[in-house]
Amino acid sequence: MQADILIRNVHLATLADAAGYGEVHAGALAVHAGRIAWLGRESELPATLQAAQEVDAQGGWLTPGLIDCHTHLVYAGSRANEIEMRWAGAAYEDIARAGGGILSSVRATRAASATALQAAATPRLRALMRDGVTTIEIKSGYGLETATEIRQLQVARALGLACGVRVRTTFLGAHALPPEYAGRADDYITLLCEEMLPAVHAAGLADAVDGFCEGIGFSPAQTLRLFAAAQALGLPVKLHADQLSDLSGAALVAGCGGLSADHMEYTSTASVAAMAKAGTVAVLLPGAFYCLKETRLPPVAALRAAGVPMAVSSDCNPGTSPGTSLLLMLHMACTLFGLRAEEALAGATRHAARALGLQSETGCLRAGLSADLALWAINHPRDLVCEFGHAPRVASWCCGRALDA
Ligand code: DI6
Ligand code: FE
Repeated sequence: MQADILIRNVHLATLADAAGYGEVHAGALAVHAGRIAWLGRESELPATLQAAQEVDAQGGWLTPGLIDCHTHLVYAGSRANEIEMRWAGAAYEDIARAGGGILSSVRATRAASATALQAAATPRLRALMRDGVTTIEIKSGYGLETATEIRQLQVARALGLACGVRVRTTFLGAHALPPEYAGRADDYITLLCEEMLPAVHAAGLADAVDGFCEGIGFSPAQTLRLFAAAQALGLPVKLHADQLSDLSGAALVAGCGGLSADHMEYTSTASVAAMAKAGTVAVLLPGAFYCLKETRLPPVAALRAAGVPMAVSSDCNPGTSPGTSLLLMLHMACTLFGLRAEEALAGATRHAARALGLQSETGCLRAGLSADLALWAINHPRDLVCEFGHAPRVASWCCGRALDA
């Protein structure tokens, strides 16, 4: 049996089972042709195994590479001033209605070249990679016009090539109403459906379509029109749902067979039932909850009871979650939302993979899956969630290639 890499003297947290970490103590894992070729107890390594490279993990832990399944990583400018305004008492919606918020980032992003956007986003991606991220979803949504949306998505793809991680791109043209369309939201949705989305799709730049269904975003009826156009092109849908109010967004995206409903602070139990029926993943975003000083909690107990998979993600964006530590988000998902540590880690691996439709490719340690791995100097996988600020990553691999973070 041939292997390109054999990682030995390692404990495995496979995250492959419905509960727990899937611990394999004193284990080993072999990689061949970018895939996990074998894993198990080191004492049971096949005698015929020949490895081109051996990694002595010195008793560390190997987990699936982490997956950040909801980010707005590619943008220009800073909204630090708005965060200070909120600390001084201003509301996020008021800043948005006054032309700040998302539209402030739209102005900066429209003015930025692809080179400038990539230079701005690269340190953010490197920081996430130091937290063990090997797959990341990156949305557009700070262009709100065809050329800039395409530029954002091209930069997202270029980041994946430059840094070696797997990037999934999401078209979020329905993030906010651009100033040119003020008072004409339905016309903007028509533009999205008839021009922008087809152009993005023709360029092969979108793996999925997202929208912001909210009082300060788009209505359920407008969201449904967008989703119909996406599905006509064969693109999966997901939704920023019920973040600031309950518009039954989670039920809407579940009713469309969508990949995920994201945020979900105001999601009702009826919507949770719709998600369970459809197999739609709940993506929890504690960074935005924390940053906006929200008090309304996502319905974690109801999601758990209904068996809805819960993912946890950074929502990295300049306005409501200006951070690049997925591990910190796992800690916050437990402290703020009541997840258990093993649920949080599954939320950044197995369930995050499902939220991107990648569950047969990555998200757990299993023979045949992509060799997306993170090696940590920790005593137990719970340490990744319970502690923060340590950066315990020793190494990581995407498709069997070592990453340089
Ligand atoms: N919800 C979010 O958390 C981000 N977008 C959204 O619809 C925030 C985007 C921003 O404020 O720039
Ligand atoms: Fe978001």
